Amino acid sequence: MRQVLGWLALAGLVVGLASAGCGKGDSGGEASSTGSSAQGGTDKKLVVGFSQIGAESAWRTANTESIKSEAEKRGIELKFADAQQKQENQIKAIRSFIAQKVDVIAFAPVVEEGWEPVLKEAKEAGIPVFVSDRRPAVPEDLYVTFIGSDFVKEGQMAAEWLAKKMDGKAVIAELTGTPGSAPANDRKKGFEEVLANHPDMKVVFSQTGNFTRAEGKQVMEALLKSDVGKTINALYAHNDDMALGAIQAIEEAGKKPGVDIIIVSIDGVKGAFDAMIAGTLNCTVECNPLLGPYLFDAIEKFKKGETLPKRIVIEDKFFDQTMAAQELPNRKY
Ligand code: GZL
Repeated sequence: MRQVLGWLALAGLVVGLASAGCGKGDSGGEASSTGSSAQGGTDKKLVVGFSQIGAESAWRTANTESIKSEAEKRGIELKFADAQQKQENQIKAIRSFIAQKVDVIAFAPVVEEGWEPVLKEAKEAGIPVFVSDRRPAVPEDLYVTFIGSDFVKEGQMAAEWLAKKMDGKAVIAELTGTPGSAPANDRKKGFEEVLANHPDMKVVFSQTGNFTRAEGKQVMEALLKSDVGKTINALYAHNDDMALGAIQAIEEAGKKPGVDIIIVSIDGVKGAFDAMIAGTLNCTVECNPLLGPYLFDAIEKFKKGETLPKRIVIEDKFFDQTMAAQELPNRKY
């Protein structure tokens, strides 16, 4: 009898230890919510591969921070690749995500063209693709949804504000974004659509500054030394970083940015608000970079089987010097 009781006690001890063990995380620390569960690993972490364009502007930096912090907040495993502005690096990164069999691929296409082959590979591998920020020129069946601002509308808002400010009469220089990118194409398109109604608003110079402060400065320096540069009284920059570079060049040329040359740009980064308060920038059209929550909401809804719209538009608004000081404390990027 004593022997039977001994065996029963030992069995109880073994069962007790076993149940305590499987409730622990890998580290043996607190019970882990992502440990193997009775449902057979249904708590596995979502793995998302994200191909980012680069770190060319304050907008991009804020966008990257939003993606990374939101993934962390939601316990999502993020494989993040910075393409340094090169499409081939983005394509390499997407192929690597496919090889790693990630659950989801998301990317911000640096330019519109050239994505169909690699997105077809992702589709064949059964990996859903989400587009963040910029549009790729591909059939809609190659991605779940495209989350980003309406760049045509941003260009229209910039032109409408400038036409009002200049009473419909201006000689305009334009600093364009990365050639072939959706924001550069669309911001130009929207701006020109409005100018078509203002015959005395003329773009006499247009050149890319690649969305960077350094190139915006270089292009403006050269322009101000030219004959046509001496005629301009307005600047339209496709992003704030190029505008801030151009402002530096205008000052170094002995002119007053925001006064001799009225400047409107796009993004709404903090540096633009500082410049508006200083009087060197006149207006910025916001383009919200904080896309992390929108992206991971969409991914999580998709994984639950919800149907998503092909296009999720982020609303933007404009800010000029009259609003800058009041709005600055509210800025999150
Ligand atoms: C716009 C984004 C653009 C920003 C730039 O959504 O793609 O790229 O306007 C950034 O500042 O470099």
